[in-house]
Amino acid sequence: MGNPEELDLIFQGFLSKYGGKKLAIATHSRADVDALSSAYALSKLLPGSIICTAEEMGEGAKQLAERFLIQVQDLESVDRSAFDGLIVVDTSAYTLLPQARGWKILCIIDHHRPEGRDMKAEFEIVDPEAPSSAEIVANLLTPDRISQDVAFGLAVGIIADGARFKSARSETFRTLAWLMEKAKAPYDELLAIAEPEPKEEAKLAVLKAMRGVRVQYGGGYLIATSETDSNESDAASLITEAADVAFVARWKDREKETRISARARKGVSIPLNQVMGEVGKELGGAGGGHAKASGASLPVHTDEALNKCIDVFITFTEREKN
Ligand SMILES: [Mn+2]
Repeated sequence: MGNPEELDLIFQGFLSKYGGKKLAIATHSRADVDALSSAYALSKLLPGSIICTAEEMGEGAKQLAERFLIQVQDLESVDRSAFDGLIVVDTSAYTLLPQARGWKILCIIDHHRPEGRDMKAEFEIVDPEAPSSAEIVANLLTPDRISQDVAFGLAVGIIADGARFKSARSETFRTLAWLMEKAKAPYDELLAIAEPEPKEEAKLAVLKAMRGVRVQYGGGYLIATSETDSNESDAASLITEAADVAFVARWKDREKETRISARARKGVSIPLNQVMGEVGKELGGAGGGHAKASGASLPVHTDEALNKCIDVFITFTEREKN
């Protein structure tokens, strides 16, 4: 998978079989701009389709929806029997969209790694090498099938999901270049939605995490831990600008669990998704994600959760040495 001609063939196959059907296009819950812009682009190609998500959308996605008057429905409240099936974009795991259970999934378009993938579709367009779903969708649709608005959205999606082009490839820049020309929008205007100004509450939560950072040396890495009340993933990302690995905890009182966000710098060879998977297993919670960015939900207090993260991480470094 990942070969552009192959992906294009699958997409053409999907369009010729289901292009005229009544379709719902769903993103993962808490849609981000990558997910929403991809769904928006597909909805323009598929007349009569609707866009669905679950839970509140992210700030950038909200701004994009407002700008282009994109109607988004709650997947849970949609009557499945009125549709021929579902297209899922930017995920292929039911944990990230439990509301898709019971739907007939006709097509998946995604760029995530295969671990945790449990959705199946007749047409699967999956390219784990793509830094964003927007890049996949832009290239499936090609310039002549993309309007100015859609180009704007997809350009924002590419900028937002690529962690400032850390995982970009030459196609990423080529695709972004033609999208920007088509969107007739300057980079700063796209960036403003891709990286929306955080709310003051979010800034304070990140600063709280920074103030509480504890650092230790383990397995040859500088490991930082901290706690905050929200935005733990933003905090963990910022802390790894300096530390090699960061685990940031947030206690969720209603759920009586600790949410951990884990981040690692590029040079760290231990896959954090495996570390967090193991932490989840040992503490009776769940964990996973990407190698450099992952998380866990754990039914224990923050101290115990953070200590377990450090222990498991160090165990992985020792295992690697042997
Ligand atoms: Mn994405």
